[in-house]
Amino acid sequence: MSIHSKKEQIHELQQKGFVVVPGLVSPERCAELKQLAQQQLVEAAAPIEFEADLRYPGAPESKHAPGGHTVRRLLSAYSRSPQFSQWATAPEIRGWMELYFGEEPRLSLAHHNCMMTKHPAYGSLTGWHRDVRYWSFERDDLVSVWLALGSETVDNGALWFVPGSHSAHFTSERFDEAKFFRSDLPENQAMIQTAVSPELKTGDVVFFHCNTLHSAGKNLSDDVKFSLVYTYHGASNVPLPGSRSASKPEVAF
Ligand SMILES: O=C(O)CCC(=O)C(=O)O
Repeated sequence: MSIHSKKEQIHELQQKGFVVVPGLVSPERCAELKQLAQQQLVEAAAPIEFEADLRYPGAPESKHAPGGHTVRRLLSAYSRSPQFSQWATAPEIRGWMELYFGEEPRLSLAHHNCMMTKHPAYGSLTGWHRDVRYWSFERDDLVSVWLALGSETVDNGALWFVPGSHSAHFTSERFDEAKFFRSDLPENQAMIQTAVSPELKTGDVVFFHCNTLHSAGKNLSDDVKFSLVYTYHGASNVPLPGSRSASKPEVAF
């Protein structure tokens, strides 16, 4: 990635709240990461977040219901394998983040830091939200990196984004108690109607801001969708003491 293309991508992220970088990761590396994730899924290697833990629409009622052990996230991806941590701290990510934040980047182990697995049966949809809703840092300026390990389309539950929503100011009434952006309000609907779902191929990466409104549908295909997701911030933007964001160490790289 040249400095020129990085600057263009960062400009797009700043304008729209997200940017897709096609083919950032090789098919071979993606295949290896996916194979590791498939193995860990079969082994149900802890720590895991189950669909039944969150119970978003489409998820099983409980762990004892049919599909109750459907995995939503293989948590703590950074500690799961050297291949996962190498991608998290890859030189191309470091260079990108350093240019975006204008200072040394930090990887947060408290947020995302997971392999998202969206299953055809019992995989839930995720309503409109900003990731920062449960995050606590000095500034709401963090960027997540979503690596597609297979194709991601509307049919298998790809992400939807509202362009420009990262810089919109909303009153708290625009969100429900769980801090989802209320889709029953006409003023919210007007924004949601402008959403786009960029189609991703294996090795494509989406960088998105922690304030960008996004959602994702169910997986209507026959295959599990795998995406490796990490979140970064600038070194000076520290997590607030005592918060969940401060509960795990930051990684300097
Ligand atoms: O894949 C999904 O269902 C959405 C994931 C998401 O938006 C998130 O984890 O913040």
